[in-house]
This record gives sequence, structure tokens and C-alpha cells, in this order.
Amino acid sequence: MAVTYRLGLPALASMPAGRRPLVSPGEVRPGIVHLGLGAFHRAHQAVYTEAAVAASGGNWGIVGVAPRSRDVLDRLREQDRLYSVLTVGGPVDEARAVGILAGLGHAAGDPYGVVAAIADPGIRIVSLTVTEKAYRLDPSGRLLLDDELRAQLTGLAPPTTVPALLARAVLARRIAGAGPLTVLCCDNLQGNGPRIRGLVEQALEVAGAALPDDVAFPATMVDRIVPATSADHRRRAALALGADDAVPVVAEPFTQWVIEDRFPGGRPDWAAAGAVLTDDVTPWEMLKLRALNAVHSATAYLGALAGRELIADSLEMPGLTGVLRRFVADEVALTVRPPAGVTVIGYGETALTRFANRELGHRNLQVAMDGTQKLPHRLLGTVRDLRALGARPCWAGLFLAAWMRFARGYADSGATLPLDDPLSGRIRQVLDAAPDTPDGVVTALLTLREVFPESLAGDDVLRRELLHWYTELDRHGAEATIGALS
Ligand code: CS2
Repeated sequence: MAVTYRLGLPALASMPAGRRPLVSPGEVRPGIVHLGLGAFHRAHQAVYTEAAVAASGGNWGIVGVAPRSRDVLDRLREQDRLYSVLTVGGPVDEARAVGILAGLGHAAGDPYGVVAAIADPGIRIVSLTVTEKAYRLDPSGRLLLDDELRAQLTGLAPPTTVPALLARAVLARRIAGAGPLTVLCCDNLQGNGPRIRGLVEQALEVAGAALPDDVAFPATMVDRIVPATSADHRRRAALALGADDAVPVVAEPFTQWVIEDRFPGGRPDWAAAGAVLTDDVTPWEMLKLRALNAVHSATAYLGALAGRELIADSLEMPGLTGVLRRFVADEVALTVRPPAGVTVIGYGETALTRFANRELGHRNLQVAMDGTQKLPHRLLGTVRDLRALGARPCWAGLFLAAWMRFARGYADSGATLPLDDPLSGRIRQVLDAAPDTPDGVVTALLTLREVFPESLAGDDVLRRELLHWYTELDRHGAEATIGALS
């Protein structure tokens, strides 16, 4: 089929209803400012919000703010703020245009404009998907203050970072009398609601102010696999949509959102769109981080070491799914109380099936990035809880050892592996100063207090597991180490 149209308002008229947005683009007034206009938000919260407004109405259009890159903003402007979601892995490709974006902003280029947008009384929610590192928190929730952030918080520099944007926006709203606000963190952080509340409190303290009473920070658990869009996905999106989209996002059919229902300024009717509103997100959040994200990371590190490209390729390593299942059954299930009606093992099985979706083209290296920021939330809680029970973190130890091998920057073949991590400089520094032996590497990386708290770094049982598995991986490589376990 020849694709003649570029996605935009004029193209909508010729699209079948099932591919058109659920709301009339541009007609829903803004109620949400979202920081982090990446693929995940566009395939998750934006889709739920559009469906909620279509079902129940409300001024809940989204002002999408890109933190750094302008590319996606320029493309979206050219397309009248429309983009499409391509769902792959079902019987056929499905694509639909989304029209809930009611405005666009750029944090790096116009931070004061973003603050002003949040201070508008029409805005009642600020949501975020900015990835773990952008919050500038250590694993214990302490704000990592440097000169740049201090200058931003005290008004000496433009507020381009997330803590400064949030703090200045909260202050601007108070001055404007803009009314109650909900700050909704949609990143994979343990206790994401209270954590961001702590962040804003600390940031405001540096700015010499206190947190107003009418700002809430509900916790959420977000879930949908949304990899980077490839050229092939873009081609397939155009075919399924019948219009060429420069910025489609690709996602799996599965989607889930569990939200703590605490919104002092109101919220879209997300339940009408399939989200679960509850008074306690913790069991969902723990289950997801520990039985899904930890397994994802383990798959990525072991697969990357073995020279495999995609998550789906890694899962084909003989023995790997068996090891991942044993981790979920023997270690995660021991430390997690699942939500009512859900079993940890059943949940883990679903995750494995989803990871095997090859159409997603999800690359190991995408999941492997930012390990120092992700592992404390995904894996170290399980290790800590196992140790508190007097249990041995066997499989968790294997996965951490795989990250340690990965952090050296080489696959088992000797090929270079890029270390995309905000702490890559620190990692290089401690590794360069240590012998390249199992003991040298494990000891060096355990000194990273930004990742391993003293209580874990000094734990002999964990250290023994790490040394054992690191030595196995070093001697035999990931493929053979895992193969021998089946
Ligand atoms: C992944 C997540 O990149 C990663 O680290 O584990 O983005 C994962 O795909 C999502 O959390 C699934 O909801």
C-alpha cells in the first residue's frame, strides 16, 4: 500500500475511525504538564488519559515537556502534535493516532516557560517519566546537591533540572494561588510517591521554603514494554496507520497502571481507561520491580555478555528461563507479598512471555543502561530482605555478578560493551585502580556507596555469592555458566 499522507490534522479525515484519535485534537484544554516526552509516556499515560477523556470528559489535555532534545518537539509540531502508537506482537500490527497532547514545552531551552505552564491554575497534575537518574537522589532518597543544582534552587541559574523545575513550579503556584497540585511520578522507583515528596521537600528547603499542604504525591506502578522505535517500526507504523509518522512509538499489547488515588485537584477518569485506582500501590510496585524489572535487567546483562542483541535472543540461551524462574520462585516469592488474587510465580511467567515478544526488537543494551540507578530498586531490596531472613542471595548474586562483568565494558568474546551509566566515570575509576581479577572487580565495585549501602557491601554471604558467580562467568562465559545450570 502506498503511503501518501504525513500524519497531521489534514490526514485524519482519510483515516478509518479505528486509527483516529479518541478525542478531537486541540479541543481538550490542558490539565496536566508532563515532564519527559519519551516513548514510554506516549505509549502509556497519554493513551490512558486520552481514553479517560473520551469516556468521561474533563480538561485533561497534556502539555508534553521534553527535558533536553528538541527533535521530538519539532516533529510533533510539524504533525499538529499528533503521533501514533504501533502495537506489535499480536496477530497483526495495530496503529492508532493519539491526540491528547494540548501543548509542548522544552525544559532545557525554556525552563521559565515550563515553570509558568505548571503555575497555570488550569493545571492540576504534573507527571513525570524522566528515568531514575534525573531525580538526582541517592538510593536512600537523599538529594544529590552539586553547585549547579544549588544555583538552580536558589534562583541563580535557570531551573533546567527536575528537582529545580518542581521546586520552582510549586513556589510559583503558591504565589499565583493556582490551587492544589498532584505530582505523579511514573518512573520505576521504589516508593516513587514518597520518594518524590522527599525530593521536593529537600529542594524547597535549599530554596528556603516549605512544602505547601495542598501538594500530593501519590505512588504509581506503570507497566508497558516500550522499546526504542526502529526504522522498521516506523515503516510498519506507516503501513498500519495509512499515514507517515516521523515519531511513532512501538509497544507490546500488554499495559497496566495502578495508581494511588490521592489527587487534591482532581484527575482524569483513568479507571474508565482500564487503570486500577487503589489506596495502596506498594504490593504492585514491589512485585513489578522485583519479579519483572529485575528479571529484565538480569536477562539484559547475561545476554549482552553472551553477545546476544535482543532481550528475546537472550531468553533463548539454554537454561536462562529456568534460572529466571528459580530466582522468582526461590528469592522474589520469599520477599514479596503480592496483591490479592495474584501469585508471584504466575506474574513472573507472564513477564517472561512478554519479554519473548521478538517484534518489539528490544535491545539488551537499552535495558542494561543506567544499571547503577536501576539495580538498587530492582534487585538490592530482594538481597537485603533475603539476608534479613538469613537466606542466601544465590540467583540475585548471579545477576549482580553479571552486572559487574558488564560494567568492565567487555562481552565474553572480548568485544567492547558500551557502559551507558551516569556513574560510568566512578566505575572506571574504581576498576582502573583494582586488579582485573574476580576479587579485585567485586571488591572495587562494592565500594560504590552510591549503589551498595555499607550493610550490603560488608555482608560476607553476599560477597561470597558474588565471588563465586563472577569467577564462573569469568572462566566459562555467560552462555556456558547458564547452560550448566539447566
Ligand atoms: C526495562 C523497563 O529498560 C528497562 O530497564 O526494564 O523499561 C521495562 O520495559 C518497563 O518497566 C516495563 O514496564
